[in-house]
Amino acid sequence: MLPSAVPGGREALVSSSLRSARDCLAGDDFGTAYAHYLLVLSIAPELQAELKETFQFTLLKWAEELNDLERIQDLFDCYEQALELFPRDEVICNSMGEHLFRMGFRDEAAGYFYKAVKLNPDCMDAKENFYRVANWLVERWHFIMLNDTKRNQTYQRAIQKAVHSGCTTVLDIGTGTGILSMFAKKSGAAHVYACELSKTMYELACDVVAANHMDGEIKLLHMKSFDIDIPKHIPDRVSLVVTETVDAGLFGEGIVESLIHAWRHLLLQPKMKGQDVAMEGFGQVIPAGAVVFGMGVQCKEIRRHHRVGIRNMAGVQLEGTVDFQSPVRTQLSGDQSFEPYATEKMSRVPGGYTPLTEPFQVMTVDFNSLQELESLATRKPSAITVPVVRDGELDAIMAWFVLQLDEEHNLSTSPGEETCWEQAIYPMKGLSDYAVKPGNSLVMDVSCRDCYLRIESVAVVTSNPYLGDQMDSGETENNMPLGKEAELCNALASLHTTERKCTLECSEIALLNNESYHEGFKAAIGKVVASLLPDRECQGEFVDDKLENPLRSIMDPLYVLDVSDGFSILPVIAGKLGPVKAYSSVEKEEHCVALDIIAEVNHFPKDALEFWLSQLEENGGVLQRPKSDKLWSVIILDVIETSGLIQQDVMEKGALSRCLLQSGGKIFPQYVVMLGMLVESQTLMQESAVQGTEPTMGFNIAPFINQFKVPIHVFLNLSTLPCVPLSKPVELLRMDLMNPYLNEYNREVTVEICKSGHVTAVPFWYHLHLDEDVSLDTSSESSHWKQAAVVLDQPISVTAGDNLVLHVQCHKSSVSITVKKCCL
Ligand code: 44T
Repeated sequence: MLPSAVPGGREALVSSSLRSARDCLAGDDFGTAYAHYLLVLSIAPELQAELKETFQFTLLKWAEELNDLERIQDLFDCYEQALELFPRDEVICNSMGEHLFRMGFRDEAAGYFYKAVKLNPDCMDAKENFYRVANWLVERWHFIMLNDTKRNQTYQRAIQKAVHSGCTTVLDIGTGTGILSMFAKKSGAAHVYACELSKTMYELACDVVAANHMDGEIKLLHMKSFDIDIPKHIPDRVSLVVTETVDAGLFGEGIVESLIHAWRHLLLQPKMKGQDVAMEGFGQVIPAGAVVFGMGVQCKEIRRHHRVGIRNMAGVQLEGTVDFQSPVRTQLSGDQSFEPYATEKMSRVPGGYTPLTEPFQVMTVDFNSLQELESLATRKPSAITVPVVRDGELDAIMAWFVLQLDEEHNLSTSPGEETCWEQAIYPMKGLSDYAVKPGNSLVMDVSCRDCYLRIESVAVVTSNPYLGDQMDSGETENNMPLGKEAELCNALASLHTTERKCTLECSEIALLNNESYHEGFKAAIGKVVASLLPDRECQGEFVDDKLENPLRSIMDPLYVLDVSDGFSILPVIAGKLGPVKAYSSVEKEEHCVALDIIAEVNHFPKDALEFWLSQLEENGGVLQRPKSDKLWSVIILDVIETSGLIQQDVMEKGALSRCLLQSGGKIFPQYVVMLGMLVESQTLMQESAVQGTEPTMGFNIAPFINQFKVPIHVFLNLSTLPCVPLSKPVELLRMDLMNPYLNEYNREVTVEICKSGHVTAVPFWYHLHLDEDVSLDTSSESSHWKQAAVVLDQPISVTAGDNLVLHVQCHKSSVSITVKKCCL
């Protein structure tokens, strides 16, 4: 570096470096330009303001190049240098986030997007990025829990009681926003410690505690409770541990393990039975214990998301091909670890559910007994038998619990309760018959292994007066001690389960169960194929037999590309419609194998189904010609995500696709209509932001956690959302993929109010028009898509007959909607 004592030299170096930087930039040599700018700015910081934009541009360009060259370390080094020079630059922060995100560092990326938005709340790009990742930084259930007044009040009362009875030192495990610690402090605890493993939540808790004038009185630790050391982090053992580290299946957040550790290392000795209530010296936990309940249910929504029930889909035989499995597994198979349950708010499950058994007790747990916690974590599964009380199809066992904070304060997560909680769902699988009736019993094994409440080996026992008890057991891979009959059943079952297994996401299973979706595509692709074939070619189902129909070998095939995300059998459907060469873009090995098997069972010639991505290795970009001299007849694009949002970059993909279509070829869908309506929904408000200080017992938490609110709520079930419609559905946006010049990305829609109330949200969904005749509704009962909603910052009070103006904007496939009262 230049000695600053030589100003003349410095100026000369600055100007010559600047000149070089500009020359390099003009010659697209971004790497060298970047190096020169870096030098200039480090020796002449006074030029920062002037050079800022050019420097940003150069950095972004150079970073792109480094990325393409896979020089990842260099790339991040550049950003670090740049951020040293411009630590408060939102463009650099945002761009750093984008690179991190692309490389799969979601949490780190989210941190940079958040910083960028904080630095400049008007930076649209950073905002959109932030909204996409905010859910990972602060999970949405925080809003729901903080708005649950009953839960907050019950915890506060239990904590107050414990502190008043002599627990003066408190440790809050998994403090989140710090609310339980503040309850403890306010109750008069002398020393309060709190730990939180999420960095974002820890920082949030620091802000919250300070805003409530308790900094200095609550010691916050950014760590897992297991890493707390006495006396390094806290001076001594505490008399009270408070925690709400429980999930829908009670144990999923590791409460058993954290409390075993806490009893061994962080808590005072527990109070022995018979001992007097002493003022001090004993350890205690809130919650004191829990009772877990279960119930067998029939539920179509669970069924269609966890079991492929269809044998033949739009002419494609699925039976005898692949054994599709739900990602929720009761058994540990191989080294893959699957979640043993799904979660669902059963009071809002579309189509509802029917209880097939009475609620039954699954287990109890005493959080105040180290011995019991240890035994729970290690003991063998225990068997439960439950009578069936109603006819129906057994789709799942659902579980919930009552958290006993102390002798008098309980919180229940039962589906019948007014609660923010979801229930744990154990979908049934592999039974030869799911129909159950009174007289049958369900037998299952329950345990708490690897931090999870497990309900496994569920079997239906049928009492037969001649044969005695017979058992239909869903699980075939187990080695459960269920007795001779069960073993025999398992052995028999495994004989006819030589099928290949293939795990699909729940939404992929729901898609595979959706007949109208596949029939719609079949009809629409069929039309294109028919229109592109010379007249004499086949009408209707195409029979591919080279001897009878030498067409395929003589003729050029039509090329069909399916770029759906995830598993899709559309290429197989397309391949049956004529002399078609179908390309699937599935990526997972398991999915490719599954499609190959389906193609084979459906008598596909070997080369009629190809995997597009495996062809692309050398070429990079996904959308290309099928062959250098060929174009596509059909390109199927995934336009809407399961979450209910428009896929990112869909218009760009559409534009590329159009260039790759043969004349008469089609993109599916051809156009998409986004519909929406105005509603009043207290529920949506509560799930999106903390509503003032009332639900949080007067503590000031809302403004802090609400920094993480997002304007669009995703993965909604609109059919069961508690809300009052205040308008009819209206068309909000039309995106034409075949004729993009028809699109308006910025429009105003006037909506008439048909009922007085307060507009709080605009739920929206889509009609995907494959062609003029065939359309798919993403809000239909059989849809694998969920819906989304814009939630307003402030409710708008309206009267029937009013007109509201919706300003609908689409920027890079992300839609924003603002609502204003029409002041005519
Ligand atoms: N979700 C409920 C589960 N933690 C509640 O980092 C109910 C989900 C839910 N910190 C819909 C509705 C609902 N040491 O911030 C988290 C977590 C932290 C720890 C330090 C530890 N050993 C742990 C363990 C966890 O505790 C916080 C709360 S966990 C509770 C999760 C409304 N979907």
